[in-house]
Amino acid sequence: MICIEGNIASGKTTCLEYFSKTNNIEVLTEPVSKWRNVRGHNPLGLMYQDPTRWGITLQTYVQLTMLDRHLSQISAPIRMMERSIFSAKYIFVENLYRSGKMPEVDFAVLSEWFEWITTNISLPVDLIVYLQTTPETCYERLRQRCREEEKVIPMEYLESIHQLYEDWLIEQTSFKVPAPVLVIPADHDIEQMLQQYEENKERILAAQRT
Ligand code: TTP
Ligand code: MG
Repeated sequence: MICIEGNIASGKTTCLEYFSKTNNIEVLTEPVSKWRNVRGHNPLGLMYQDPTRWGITLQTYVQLTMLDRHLSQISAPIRMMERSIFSAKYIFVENLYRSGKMPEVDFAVLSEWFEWITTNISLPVDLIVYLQTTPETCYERLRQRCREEEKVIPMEYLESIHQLYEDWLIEQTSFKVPAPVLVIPADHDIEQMLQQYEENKERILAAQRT
C-alpha cells in the first residue's frame, strides 16, 4: 500500500492518475465526493463555513471513508491511495484543534476513535510519497481549480497544513511515521511532474518488496 501525501491541491490526484496507467497498480481515489455529499448533506462545505460546529462531523466521516479505503479488498499487487487515515488525524484534526477551532471534547472523542482503530485494526502502509510544495503553489492551484467549498481558504490555512506536514514527514518530530517516506518536489508544472513520476517509478514500485 502506497499513500500519496501533500497539502491541499499539491497534485495528489494527478499523481494517482499517472500511476493508474501502470501495470500491477490499483489506484483508490480519495472520497472527496462523499465528503461533499452524504445523503444530501455537505459536511466539507459546512466545516469550511463553521469549523467549530462542523469540524468533528466532517472529520468523523473522513476517518470512516479513509478506513474503508485502507481495508479495500483488491487483488492488485500494489495499491495506491490519496492521503491516509494518518494524515486526516495528524494534519487536519490536529490543525483544527491547535488553531482553537475544535473544542477539546471533540478532539478527545476523535482521538479515542483513531487510537482504537489503529490499535485494533492492521492498516499496513509500505511507502509514503510526499509531494512537497510551497503553500504559495497550492494557493495558486486552489484558485485555478475553484472548488466551491474551498473559496474561503486563506493562505494561512495552507501554511499551517504545510508546517504540520513538514514536522510529520520531514523533521519526523511530531507523530509516528507509518512507512518510509519518498519526497518528490511538486512545485513544477505538469510536464515536469510527469517526468519526475517516470524517473521515480522504479523506486515507488519497489515498495512492495521492502
Ligand atoms: P485533499 O485531500 O488535499 O484533496 P485534493 O483533491 O484537494 O488534493 P490534490 O489536488 O492534491 O489532489 O483535500 C480535499 C478537501 O478536503 C480539502 O478542502 C481539504 C479537506 N480535508 C479536510 O478538511 N479534512 C481532512 O481530513 C482531509 C483529508 C481533507
Ligand atoms: Mg485530489
